[in-house]
Amino acid sequence: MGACVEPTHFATSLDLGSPQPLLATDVDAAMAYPPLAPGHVLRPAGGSPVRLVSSPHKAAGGDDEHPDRHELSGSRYYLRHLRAVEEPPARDPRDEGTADAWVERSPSLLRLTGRHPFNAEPPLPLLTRHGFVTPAPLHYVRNHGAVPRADWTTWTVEVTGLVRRPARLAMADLAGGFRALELPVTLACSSGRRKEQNMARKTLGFNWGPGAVSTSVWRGAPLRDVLRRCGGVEHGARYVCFEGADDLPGGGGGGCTYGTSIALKRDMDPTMDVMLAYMQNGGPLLPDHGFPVRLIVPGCTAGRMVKWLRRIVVTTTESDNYYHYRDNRFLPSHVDVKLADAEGWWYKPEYVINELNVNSVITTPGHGDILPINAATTQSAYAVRGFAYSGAGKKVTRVEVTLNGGETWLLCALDHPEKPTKFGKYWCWCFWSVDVEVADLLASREIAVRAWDQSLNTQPENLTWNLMARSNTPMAARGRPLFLYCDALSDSDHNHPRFGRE
Ligand SMILES: Nc1nc2c(c(=O)[nH]1)N[C@H]1C(S)=C(S)[C@@H](COP(=O)(O)O)O[C@H]1N2
Ligand SMILES: [Mo]
Repeated sequence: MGACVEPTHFATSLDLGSPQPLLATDVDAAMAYPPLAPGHVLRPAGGSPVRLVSSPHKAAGGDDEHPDRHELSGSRYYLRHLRAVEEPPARDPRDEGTADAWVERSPSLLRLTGRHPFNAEPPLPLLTRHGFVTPAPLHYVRNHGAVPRADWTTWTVEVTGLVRRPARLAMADLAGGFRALELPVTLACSSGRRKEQNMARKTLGFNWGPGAVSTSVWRGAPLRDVLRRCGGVEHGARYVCFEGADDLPGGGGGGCTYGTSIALKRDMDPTMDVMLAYMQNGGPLLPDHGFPVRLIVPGCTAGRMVKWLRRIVVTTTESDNYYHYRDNRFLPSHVDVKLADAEGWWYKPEYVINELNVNSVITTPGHGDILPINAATTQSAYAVRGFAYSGAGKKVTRVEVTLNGGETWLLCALDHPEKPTKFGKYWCWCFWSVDVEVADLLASREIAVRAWDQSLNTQPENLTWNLMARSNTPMAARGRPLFLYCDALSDSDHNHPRFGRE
């Protein structure tokens, strides 16, 4: 547990200048949350006040299990990130008249499902610009319903089922009473890149682009420690079920929360870093990301990471929640809705998505990027760039780009800003780049990328259509940049450009 999160890692990729001292005005302006004096009252964006009863930074009990854990300096990232976001989160007229009217959101996020509920991804150039840690207001959002209004001081998480001493934990207990884990984790929705599937044949889901991926530094109490504090689990326990505070239709009239389950084995495994997170990038969670507390399950699809966490139930069987079965399933291509319902495909355990599969995205060239072509640029190189990630803590070990439909592959340089955890896990995305000759780009029809992970898993050449359009990770293709032909470098030539794709 406890990946090293050294501030320098972020500083280099974010390049936001030197950290600012924490001033009282900063705190008010940014609504920052720990580290501040106990008793200080804070007001997170759109939420209720947060009162720190004790410093959550000091772990209860020895931390000798985690000698290599590095402390992040609390709200520093939060403040820096808020400053870094071009358009800070604010109430949005587009949410007027919905149950989310009070939620402050970045206007830069691309809304994918009309007015409500809120499902949005950051534009790729913005996501890329911020590098390794995504500012929380730009983190993609997947909400099945309205954001529950939460109050830090009255919120509780109930722990029940097959635990010896069922308990109800207040936020002060979670944040102050447990050893804290703090580490960067990339969240990815398994619906990412679904648009490509819908273009092939309509699926049940709405169009996600490639931006349903973001990284935050999450801080929380290890679930394992919480269960141990409840006296440990009883004989026969095999799953831990999680329930949010959402009020959802659940396929019918309503009264359903968002819920799912994780195998107890993963929850109790110290190498897996499963935590109840109450801080994101040094501040409170934003309402859209689960304020005041959510589950973080590194290496798994983000659909397992229940937000606005209310209840934890240790059981002998998987969650029976509607969303556990109807969401995050990768069904075989021949299965349509009728067949899935008639033959119970939703309940077949083989098709559940837990760990993420390897994936990569091209960020440069971006859509509509223009490359001037002239005597000088045809002699020079053009950097194709992007990000890649895998699941289960596996390192991305290779990324390759082809300009000729897979006949030959160019090996990319990799940048892993994250240090592996002390158990060797990689929970985050990495960045890749490769210089291609502009002449080769001119001769190509398409740029495509594939990543490999340490188990030598790679991305398939073609997409596998599936009803929910899940886990869509074929090699990612992208058109070339728009070429702007300029015969010479003079200004007058620039005034008479010729665009072309061929
Ligand atoms: N309570 C609750 N938890 C939830 C969801 C939800 O709608 N309600 N959506 C899930 C899905 S499908 C994803 S991909 C992630 C998205 O997390 P984010 O919105 O913080 O990016 O939250 C998961 N947890
Ligand atoms: Mo998701």
